Amino acid sequence: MRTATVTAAVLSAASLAVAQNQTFNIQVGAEVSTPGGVFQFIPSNITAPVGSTITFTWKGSPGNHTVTQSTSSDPCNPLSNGFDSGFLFIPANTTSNFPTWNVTVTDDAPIYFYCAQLAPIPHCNAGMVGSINAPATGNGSWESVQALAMSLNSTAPGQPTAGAPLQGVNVSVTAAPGPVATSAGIKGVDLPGGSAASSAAGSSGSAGSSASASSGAPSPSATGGGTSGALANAVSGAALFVSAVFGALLL
Ligand SMILES: [Cu+2]
Repeated sequence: MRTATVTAAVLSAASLAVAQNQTFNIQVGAEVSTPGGVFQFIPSNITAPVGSTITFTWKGSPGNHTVTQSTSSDPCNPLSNGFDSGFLFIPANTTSNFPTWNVTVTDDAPIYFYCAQLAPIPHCNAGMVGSINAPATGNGSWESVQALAMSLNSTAPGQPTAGAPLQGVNVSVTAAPGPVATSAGIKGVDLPGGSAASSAAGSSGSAGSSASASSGAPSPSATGGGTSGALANAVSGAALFVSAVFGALLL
């Protein structure tokens, strides 16, 4: 009897450890031919226990999306101190080495996010919102938040003033997303705090393993002075490019 009890306790502890180390995948963007279209997170809502890791993978070529933390009541504007991946560009005909980004859940409170891309139409207003641990129904559910985002059709999604791939509310993030596309002379919007992003992306395809230390990561304030103007320029440049790319398809 005692052996059985101990065994059960060990098994229980083991399964708890497994649960806390679960990984969930969310696809960022999709192909035109994907059911639901380009402007979506797949899946759009997940239930992820504290300690689990969400791996965002940018897909759909060409594409250029962000994962930017927001709130259920203001789903298309950045949350103060929230996470922001910055723009990750997927060149046309990309079939491998898609950018990834790992975010670890540290609280079971609902987490909401959106895509800040403005072209060819504002992605958030097109319904590109996602949630983690949102209630299944009613206020704050993914469905209610998407409906609110899509009702804001004359209000463009907010642009983060400085990228923040290494912070977040109710999450921890230790590495910037990568790899960052630079081939063929085509590049999306510069990642805010680009040097950190480049180094994280350069050594391997895994965004999770190459950051030297979370404490060594540049703070948003360290790059804030010149970044917002450059980011604004880059955003409009990328918007023009993406508009050109998608214009024939969608406008
Ligand atoms: Cu998008």
